[in-house]
Amino acid sequence: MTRVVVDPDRDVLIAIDVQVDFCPGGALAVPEGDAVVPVINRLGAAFRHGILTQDWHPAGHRSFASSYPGRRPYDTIEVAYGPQVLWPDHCVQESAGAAVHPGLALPHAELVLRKGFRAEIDSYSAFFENDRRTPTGLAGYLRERGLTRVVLCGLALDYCVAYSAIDARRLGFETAVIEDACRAIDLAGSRARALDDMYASGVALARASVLSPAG
Ligand code: VGL
Ligand code: ZN
Repeated sequence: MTRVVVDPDRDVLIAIDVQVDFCPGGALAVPEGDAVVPVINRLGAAFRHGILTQDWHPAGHRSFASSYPGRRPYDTIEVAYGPQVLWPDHCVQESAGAAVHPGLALPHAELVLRKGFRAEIDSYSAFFENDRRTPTGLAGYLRERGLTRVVLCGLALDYCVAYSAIDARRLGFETAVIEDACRAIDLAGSRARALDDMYASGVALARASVLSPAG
């Protein structure tokens, strides 16, 4: 298999939402979510630059089913920016479930980016909120620092990872997703759809074993 050599200067590993609430026992548990932790820890060692994201919602966030009387988690509703899946309350700011998984070891991560902090709008992508227009500032950060290749991993493959990867391509970054360092929620075929959409956007889908540290 073709090996991909990490360029320490321009590559950045972005671990998306590896948080307690997205792991087994958490409020919005992704099946096998915690299985990504050792894979990401190993990957991290191959990168000089790392970034973590945290889903970081105020209580009463509009993506929570509990904000709508009569609605249940995993219902979909129409909001101003299109369809919105309603989720169980999760990743509430400063709650234990919002913490980064305690086993994640990326000591050299340079930025922790929080998203989804506006009550009215969800933010799956690390680059734009769900209106697809309100930036988080991450693209500017990467550009100012000369980080041109984005390697994504984490949770969930079919929501925050896929949205981030597709936006990264849209913004002109070379983008790879390490599939075995991700797990999916898989709501009504969302995993297969996300893989198709990423592929169509020019996202490279790879496995952790193809990455080699530089030199
Ligand atoms: C996510 C659903 C709701 C994710 C975040 O991190 O993929 N999914 N909030
Ligand atoms: Zn969320």
